[in-house]
This record gives sequence, C-alpha cells and structure tokens, in this order.
Amino acid sequence: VPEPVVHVAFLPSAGMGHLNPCLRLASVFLRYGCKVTLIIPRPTVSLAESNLISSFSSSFPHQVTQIDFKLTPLDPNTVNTNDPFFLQYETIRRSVHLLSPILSSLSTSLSAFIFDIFLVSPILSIADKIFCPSYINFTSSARMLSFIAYVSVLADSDQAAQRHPSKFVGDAIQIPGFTLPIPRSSVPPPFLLEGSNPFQRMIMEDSPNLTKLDGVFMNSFEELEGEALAALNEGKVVRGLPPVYGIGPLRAGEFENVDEGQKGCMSWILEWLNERAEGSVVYVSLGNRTKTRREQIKDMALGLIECGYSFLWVVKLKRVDREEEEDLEDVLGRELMSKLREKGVVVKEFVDQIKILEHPAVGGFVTHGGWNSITEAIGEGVNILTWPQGGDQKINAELLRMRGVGIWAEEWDWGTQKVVEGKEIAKKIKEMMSNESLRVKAGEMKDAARKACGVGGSCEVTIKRLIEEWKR
Ligand code: BUP
Repeated sequence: VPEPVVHVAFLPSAGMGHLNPCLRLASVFLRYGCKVTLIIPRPTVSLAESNLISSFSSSFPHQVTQIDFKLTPLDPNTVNTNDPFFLQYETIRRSVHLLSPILSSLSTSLSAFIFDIFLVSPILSIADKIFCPSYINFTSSARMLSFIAYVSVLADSDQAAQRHPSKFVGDAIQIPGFTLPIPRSSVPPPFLLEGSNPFQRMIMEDSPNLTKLDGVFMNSFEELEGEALAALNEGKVVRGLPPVYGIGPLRAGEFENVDEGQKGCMSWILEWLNERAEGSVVYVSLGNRTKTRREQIKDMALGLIECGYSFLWVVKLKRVDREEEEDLEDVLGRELMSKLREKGVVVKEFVDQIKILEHPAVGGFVTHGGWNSITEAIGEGVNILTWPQGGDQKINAELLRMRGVGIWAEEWDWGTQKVVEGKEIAKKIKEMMSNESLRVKAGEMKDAARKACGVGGSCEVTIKRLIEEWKR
C-alpha cells in the first residue's frame, strides 16, 4: 500500500514579517516529505514579497504548487487606514469567499490548511468548504498571542464599558499564568484608539474565534517562552484554546538568498563585514514596514557616528519598498553622509538579514522588535537593543528583557513621539554592545534555539507527530 500523501496548504497575509515565517514553516513540511500548496494573495504589497515568492517556488519546482489568489480591490475610502499592509489584510479578509473554488479545485485532498493569524474569522466562516483541519501560523510571540486571546475574556467581563478596548484594558492586563502584566503603555496603539480601526476590529472579531481552530503554530520555543506556552496550553489564558505548538525558531532557507541573480548589495556588505573584527559591528534595522521619521533620522546618524562601533544601518524612508526613490544624501546632507561612510555602511536596499546576523563581525542588533527579527537574532546569539515602533513590539521587548537576552530603550517610547537625541542613542548602543551578561545569556539562548530546531529537537518531534496524525 503506498504511503498516503500529506498535503498542506498555506495562505500568508501581507508583509515580509508574515511571508517569511509562512515560507519557513512550509519548508519545514517540505523537509519531511509533504506536498505543499502555496496560495498567494495578488498583487502583493511590496517588491520584497514578490521576489521571495518567486525564489521559493523556483527552489522547490516539484514539491510546491503555487496558486495565485486574485484579490478584489477595495476602495481605500471604505477602510479607515493609510497603511498599505493593513489595507491588504482587509482586502484579503473581504476576498476570502473567492477561496472556496481554489480549495475545491486542488487535485490532491488537503491534510491541513495553515493560514495567517490576520485571517482567522473570515477563513473560519468558510470552514465547511475546507474539509481538513485548520491551523494558524502565528507570526509573533506566545506572549502576544496570549494578549490577543485574552482580550475576548476582558471584553466579556466588561459589558458596561460597551466592550470598547480603551475602557476594558485598564492600567495593565494581568493574563492568568503570567508573572508580568502587560502595562497599558505596551498595548499596540491602534488597539486603544477611541474610534474603530481595522487592527482593533480584527482583534476583537478574531479573538473569540481562536478556540475554533485545530491548532496554532508558534515561532517560539520552551526556553524562550516556556511560561506563555504553558499558560496557553494549560487553558489558563482562555479555556478551550487548541494546542499551541512551539516549533521555533524557524530557520531561514536557501530560497531567501536575495542577491541571487540580482545586482544587490549583499556581496559587498559581506566583504565589508569580513574585514571587521569579531563582534565589533552594530547592525541597525527597524524592520521592513517602519519608515524612520524625518525628524529622527539625523539624530540616528549622529548616534551611530558617536557610538564608537562600526555599524551597518538599513534605513527605510518609505513604508513600501516600491516607493523608495529619494537619495539618502538629500535627506542627511553631504557632510553627515560622508561622516557616516567613514565609520560604517548605510543602505536603503532590502538585505539578507540572516546572513548579516550570522556573520561573526556582528555583535549587536538595534531592532524595532518585530518577532522575526528577534527570533533570528536569538538564533545567532547576537546582543539585542529593542526600540519598539508599534504593534506587538513593546510586548516582545519586555519578554526579551525578562529573559535577559535583550535590553529595551523603554524611555524612548514608541519612536513615533519625541525625537531621541544622538547622544542618547550612542549611550544605549554602547550599553548593549559592552554588556557581558547579555552576551552570555544570548549565547545560552542560541544553544537552546539550535537544539529546538535541530535534529531530534522540539520542532522536528512536533511536526513529525502531526504528519503521522494527518496520515491516519
Ligand atoms: Br528591513 C529587512 N531584510 O532588509 P519582523 C527585513 N528582512 O531579510 P516587520 C530582511 O523581514 P511585522 C531586510 O529578516 C524578518 O524576517 C527580516 O519581520 C526580514 O518585522 C522580516 O522582524 C521582518 O517581524 O514585520 O517587518 O515589522 O510588523 O509583521 O512583524
């Protein structure tokens, strides 16, 4: 009797922070012999996303079927946001009814459907047309999932406040099973806005539906988030949640080689890093959907010049890469630009972040605290300084601080308010780079991370067990 084929379909949402972990999880299933169908919402928001999708498909020409999911364009005026990524989440959510014919046309029946966290309620509304277990790929920390899950409990217990998050959140959220509460100041800002907005609506709609899923894939692991994983799996956060599988840290795949066939900047960046002493370079990147504010950019440059370390700064002037046109020198001025070039490297291009973090010359990372960036840095044992810019990033920063693997520039607030002066930035970078206890902890966490995603580790054990279950 031939072995049954295990066929897993994936549906990401928008942005590299969601696409990267989706493709990395898909490549784990490919490693264990599964057939993968990748359903891609089109058009994508950024160029980085479409490049990565092409590279993924050409890396697995036989095992992966790629299906374009043509979205119905939304009138931006009907969605209260000017963020193209949020507009895309909403567009995908409202196009989900178009998925049914795609799913029913698949030539091999599905063993599992794994979709993005931002699509929960719409996908569950077509559950009767999926005919296989439904899972989400959660793209942030287990601490953040606990927040999302627990808000439905808070909302239920506070009818009087008309269920508006700005009222029921209070000064802090104490989630059962957690040592540290989440202070109001760390809650993702759109969630607390008085008026309704897509992020708030999405969380309030999806939170109570999490219990209807068959499971959650979580890019985290026991040593990093044991407390949160236990609280979620023991029903302390919300009763009736499905299993939350800590299968992280997800490792980057060969398909992510951004420079292949392109004239990118990676080859000379790596040459430059090769000439630097071990642990001597600070890598600075606030993620691929945060543009650095004009008022902040000069002080960022001054801070880097003053910090005394070599640096590699990936700077974004626009939220979406397709719109990056301006020359950095026009923004920073010739004099500042030449001072920067004396001490480090500044680029606007999309870089291969993993290749940078794994380079021995890189000793520290100034990050916005996006969960992928954090888990990538942890996997390489790099010291971390978080400067949260929005969303889940303060919740993640707090966790890193608690685990002793990162420091958090808490007094800088969201990085969207006051300008942080160059000398302050230099001081914090020095503090992060020279922090020996951080380096020791980061090294220990790296070892635990490698074990979790290595041969016989928690990721392999969980995925193999699920594959066996799906075969039955
Ligand atoms: Br910028 C940049 N190269 O130049 P996060 C990002 N990345 O490989 P975000 C690059 O994009 P969300 C670059 O390695 C990570 O996998 C990076 O995800 C990669 O933050 C991903 O760190 C970015 O989670 O997304 O972009 O803010 O808000 O969705 O978390």
